[in-house]
Amino acid sequence: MKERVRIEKGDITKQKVDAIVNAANQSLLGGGGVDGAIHRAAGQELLEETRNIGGCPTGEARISKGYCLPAKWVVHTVGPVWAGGHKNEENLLAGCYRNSFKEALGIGVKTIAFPSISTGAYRFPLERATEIAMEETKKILDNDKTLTKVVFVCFGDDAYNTYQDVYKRVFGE
Ligand code: AR6
Repeated sequence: MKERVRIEKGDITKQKVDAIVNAANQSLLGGGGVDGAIHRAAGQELLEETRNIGGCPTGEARISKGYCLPAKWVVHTVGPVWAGGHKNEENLLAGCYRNSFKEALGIGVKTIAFPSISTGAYRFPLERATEIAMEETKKILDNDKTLTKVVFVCFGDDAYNTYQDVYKRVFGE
């Protein structure tokens, strides 16, 4: 399992993978954080495509092309806004990972990079969000043999250290 999961520091827009995942909002029209960075790096055509998609409910995912990004595809998913943990936030975040994998596998993606969905502007607690990310990824990798690489791109030391710790717990390596 270890060789299929990577934890890296840096900017997801630089990832040379088949698909990068965007932590979007329901409009899919761009925003701040990783969403803003992806739209800037992909260029105007991305916005034209996502405008035509017509939005995405929380917990679901939609595909677009990557345009000027090194990645061929962008999987846009909408994380939950953290509201204390009693608004189904954990299940919705798990849905983001499950549905992102499902959409990506549906178009033959073999390498994919995720940001830490919901842990910025949407304030989901980092450690719990990381556990959900790793648990959902483990379930997929246990059942799928076509994915060759899943990269978790950490923006800063805090996220990097948390991902390393949670990885050991969930994957037991
Ligand atoms: N590469 C990788 N990770 C990044 C990058 C980057 N270039 N930039 C930020 N992060 P956020 P959310 C990390 O706020 O919490 C947007 O306005 C960041 O440090 O981007 O899901 C959308 O339009 C954090 O760990 O997404 C929505 O309105 C993680 O990405 C809203 O924010 C997610 O932070 C979504 O909020």
